[in-house]
Amino acid sequence: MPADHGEGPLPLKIVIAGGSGVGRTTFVRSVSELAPFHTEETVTVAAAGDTRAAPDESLTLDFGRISVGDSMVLHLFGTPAPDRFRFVWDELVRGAVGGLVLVDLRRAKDSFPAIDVLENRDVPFVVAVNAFPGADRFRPDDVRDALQLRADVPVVSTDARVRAAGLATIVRLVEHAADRSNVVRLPRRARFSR
Ligand SMILES: Nc1nc2c(ncn2[C@@H]2O[C@H](COP(=O)(O)OP(=O)(O)OP(=O)(O)O)[C@@H](O)[C@H]2O)c(=O)[nH]1
Ligand SMILES: [Mg+2]
Repeated sequence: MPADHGEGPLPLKIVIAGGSGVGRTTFVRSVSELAPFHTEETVTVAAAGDTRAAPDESLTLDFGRISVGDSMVLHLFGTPAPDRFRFVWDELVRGAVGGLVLVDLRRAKDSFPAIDVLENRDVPFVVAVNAFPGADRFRPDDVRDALQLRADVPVVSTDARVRAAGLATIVRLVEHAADRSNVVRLPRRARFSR
C-alpha cells in the first residue's frame, strides 16, 4: 500500500464500461452505497475546440462508491456512451486500478471499444456477461473466443439489477486487480459493505 495516501481508506478508482445500453448505470446504482451520483450535462464540445460530438449532446456519467472495511474505498466511474463520447474514456481510465466490461451477449462485439481502451492502458479488467436474454446459456470460453480475450482475463456472469450479484463481480475485479498490481492489496478478510 502506498505510504503517502494519508489517513483513512485507500481510494481506488474503478471504471464500469461497455457498449451503449449494456447496464452501466443500473450496475453503479445497484452496488453503490451512496445515493449514486448521476450527471447529465449538456456539453458544447465543439465550442471547446473538439468536434467529435455535436454541440448540445448530453454527456452522462455515473459515479458510485463502495467501502471495503476501513481500508479501501472504491470509486466507481461509469463510462459515457461509447458511440458519442468515446474520446472521454481515455481521461476517465487514467489512474484506474481496474475495469469492469459489461457485455450483452446479443451484441457482444459492442464491448470491443471498452476492451481496447483498457488493454491499451494496461488496466486489469474483468468481463461480466449481464443478465439480458440468452445470458443463462453463456459459456465463458465462448465469450473469451468471441471477444479475443487473453487467457488471464476473468469472464463471469452478473446481473446489474441485483446488488449481491454486482458486489460479487466487484470482489472478483478487485481480486484480479490485486493479483496484477502493487497498489491494490486486499486486507486479509475484505469486508464489503452490503
Ligand atoms: N434484463 C435485464 N435488463 C437490464 C439489466 N441491466 C440493465 N438492464 C436494463 O437495460 C436497460 C439499459 O440499462 P442502463 O443501465 O441504462 O444501461 P447503460 O449502459 O447505462 O446505457 P446508456 O448509458 O444509455 O448507454 C435499462 O432498461 C435497464 O433496466 C440486466 O441485467 N438484465
Ligand atoms: Mg447509462
